[in-house]
Amino acid sequence: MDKKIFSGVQPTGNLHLGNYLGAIKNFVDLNNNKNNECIFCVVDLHAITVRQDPKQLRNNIRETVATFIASGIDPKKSIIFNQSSVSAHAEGAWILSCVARMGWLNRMTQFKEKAGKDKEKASIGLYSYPVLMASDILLYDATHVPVGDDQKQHLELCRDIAQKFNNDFEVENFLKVPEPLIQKEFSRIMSLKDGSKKMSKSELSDLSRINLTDEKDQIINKIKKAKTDPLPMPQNINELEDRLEAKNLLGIYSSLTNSSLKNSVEIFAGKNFSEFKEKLSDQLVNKIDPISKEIKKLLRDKSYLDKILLDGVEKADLIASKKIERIKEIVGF
Ligand code: AQP
Repeated sequence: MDKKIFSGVQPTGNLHLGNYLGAIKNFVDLNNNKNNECIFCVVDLHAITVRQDPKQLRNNIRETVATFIASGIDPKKSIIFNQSSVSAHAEGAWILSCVARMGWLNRMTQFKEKAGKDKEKASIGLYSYPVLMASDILLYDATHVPVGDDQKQHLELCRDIAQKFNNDFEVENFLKVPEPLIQKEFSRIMSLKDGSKKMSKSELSDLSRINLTDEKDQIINKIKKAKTDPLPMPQNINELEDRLEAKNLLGIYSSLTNSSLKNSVEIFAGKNFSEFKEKLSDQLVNKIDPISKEIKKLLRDKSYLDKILLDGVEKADLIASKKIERIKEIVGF
């Protein structure tokens, strides 16, 4: 095996272009390399760190599985399962929360952003979220974790937790210290309405993101309405520093066409945004419309999606339960 891959996506609805270009596209490439062993998890325990409607959550779990498959992950090659069905994740999270330090968690920017000003009212789960994420990864001895740039800090914490556990219990290399796999360019896709904010599921305005279930007309409309600035398209890459929306849209175009940002800037230099937006919409429709259609088709066959989860749970549980038993022995249970 080349790499042992583990990554997760929260079933919190509105999976979007940021999730696709930042994470899922990478999952598909890793899944296609036969030397990799891949595990992709629908992290439903993470999802409830902020309030979820139970009925909606159940639908979102299936929709996340459908999105994985529609994007090109093959459930015969990769394990796809949901986190809450493998109890070792929660058990591991508790044990690791006794290893992780408050000072480490206090530095996590995602908690600060999500909890906002009203920290006192945030759930304890939202605060300890990165410890559960460490448990997810470490239970499978993952060597590599493909994530978007926003998860980099959590992954560093996971590495610290693994190292501290190994040191504290004198079990060298028992918990494998994983490497992040973050794309060099376009690892953070920004909102279509504000180039300084991450494209996000929870943003109220649907116009801020391209959902993976959007249809052709919706995609074209959202790109037409995407925020730009009054200047023509940038002449060179240096101009992008102060033109966040142009940078984001050119980044999306580059990622979809597998080209460099510099190359995309050169193609559209000095042109009107409307001309560029037309080409960007074409690329998006070509990529997202088939995925959107496939997601909807798959969602009509709930028993197929449930079967994939059941098979995945069985395989994941075999691996995770062995590791948690060893962890329990090591800590003295
Ligand atoms: N905007 C993004 N650009 C690049 N990568 C992104 N990812 C998320 N947003 C972007 C990556 O997608 C993977 C799955 O993300 P997640 O399920 O942890 O959740 P999320 O999309 O960040 O959404 P939340 O937390 O449910 O909602 P918001 O953000 O709206 O509060 C991860 O690898 C992530 O890096």
